[in-house]
Amino acid sequence: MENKKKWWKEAVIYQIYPRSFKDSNGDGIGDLAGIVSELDYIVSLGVNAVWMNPVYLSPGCDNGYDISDFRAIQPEYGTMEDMRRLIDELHVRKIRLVMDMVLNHTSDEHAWFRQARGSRDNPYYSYYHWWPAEKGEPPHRCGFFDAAGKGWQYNKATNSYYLHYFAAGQPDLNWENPEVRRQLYDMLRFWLDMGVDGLRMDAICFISKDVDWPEISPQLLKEKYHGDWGHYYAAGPRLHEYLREMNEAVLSKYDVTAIAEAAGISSDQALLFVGEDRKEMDMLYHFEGVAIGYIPGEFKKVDASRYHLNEWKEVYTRWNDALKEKGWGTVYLGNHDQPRMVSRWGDDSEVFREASAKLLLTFLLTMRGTPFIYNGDELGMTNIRFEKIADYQDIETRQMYQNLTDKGGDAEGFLKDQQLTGRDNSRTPFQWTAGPNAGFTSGQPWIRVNANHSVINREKQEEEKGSVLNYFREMVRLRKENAVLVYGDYELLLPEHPAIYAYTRGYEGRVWTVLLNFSNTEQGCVVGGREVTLGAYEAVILR
Ligand code: TEU
Ligand code: CA
Repeated sequence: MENKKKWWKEAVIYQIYPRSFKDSNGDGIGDLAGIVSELDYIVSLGVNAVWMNPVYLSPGCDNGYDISDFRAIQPEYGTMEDMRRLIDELHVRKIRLVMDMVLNHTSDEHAWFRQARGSRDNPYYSYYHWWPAEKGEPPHRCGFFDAAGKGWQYNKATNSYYLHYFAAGQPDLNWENPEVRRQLYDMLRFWLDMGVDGLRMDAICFISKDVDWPEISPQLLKEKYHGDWGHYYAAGPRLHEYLREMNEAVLSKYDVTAIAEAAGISSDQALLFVGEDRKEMDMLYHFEGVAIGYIPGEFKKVDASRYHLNEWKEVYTRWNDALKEKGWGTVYLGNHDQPRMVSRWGDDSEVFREASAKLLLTFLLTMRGTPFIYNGDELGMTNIRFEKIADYQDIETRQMYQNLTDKGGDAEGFLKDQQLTGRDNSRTPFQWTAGPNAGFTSGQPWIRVNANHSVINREKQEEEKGSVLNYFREMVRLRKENAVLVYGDYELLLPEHPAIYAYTRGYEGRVWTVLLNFSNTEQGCVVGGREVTLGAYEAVILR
């Protein structure tokens, strides 16, 4: 079936974490002017879109995902003038900009919430979700970034609890209230009118709540929602109604692509979001791939074997098949919520780092679905592996640590797990050079720079023909020049092979075969009657 051609299907999206990309003024924090100063580098990658994490006004309890003004820029990142400049300079270079949009919650410092928390009679009270204390304790909800794990926070002035799926500083917006939706749609128009080309919708699947507030027992959670609050939160009764309304009111009026962060969504639900006939979102990114290897019921704990390739094949093939005929997916192996791609999915030891990073980049750029590459992964940057809780800045790591120590849990084990899976691993400064602070800042960086910048850095990789960086550029070019890698069908080969992931991409009579050896030893296989031997972490594309 011919899939409709769209720019965002042909895009390679480069994710920039502004806080850690490039600091222009020596305060140790990356900023918009820093990004503008490195546009030649971004152009040199060949990517045609950039997704930038939030730079809106924010107290910063969750690095900008707690927004206090959607229409203002956090001064440490620059000004609205800098923002306009970035959009213009990207557009001049034919690169589109995807902005991060957080519509599930605001900061508790947002003007709406400051009004709301004052009194039950305030018109903004109903912008948020509340549980009146005279009814007793609210039914349990999980707060992902809450030390006590609680999703309700008591507020004295109103004698009621407000709902927060994330930190207490991130109260959830009440989408039941049409006025809230109208305000958010207006805000989206503000950014789209400014020329933004895409929206990455943060935690969008959580916006609808069952406001009858049913009790969710651990048993119910287990039976109906895989024991995962994310799945319960993504099952709100009016979710699709809201997404359709937002599409009709705003998205459909612009040439914009909308990408759902689809936490808690299963492959059999994918088309509900991105089916072309649905008119909701254009693409989504799921969490099943990045959760491979997690021990069920544990927090980001990975078993000793790390992951099994057969599970990997099953997950990516199932998601591909779910979107084969209609709709469109994405592929990613790292982002600001995940550890470094090469540390989690490859082998970041000196011997195999480069080969396994190239292998993973080959996977990203030869799969069906729009690839997202997280800044630094094109260099094969690795996890920093902090040893002490004090080294961490991330609210998720800190609160979870607090939670465990309060309960007398295994804090040491937790810190060990975080070295592999913690979010700060990917938030360390971009490694431009082997020099002081990796060339990221002339000041004191907000988070520690990885000491291995002496070995892994952009400057060095520019000079080496076979570097991970230059390999990435070549792969991007290959994808851009060959429609078979974009629109071609995907088919899994050798499903039982324990070490080689093999698949074909077929388009207009052409068939390309991709062979990826996910092990550190030589492996053989037979494809198309031909015997092929692959070295450790070797990636091969046969035309
Ligand atoms: O993430 C939402 C999300 O569902 C997961 O990242 C989840 O919070 C996490 O893996 C739990 O372990 C988005 C942003 O990407 C993230 O950076 C923010 O912290 C979060 O929303 C809150 O806005
Ligand atoms: Ca700065």
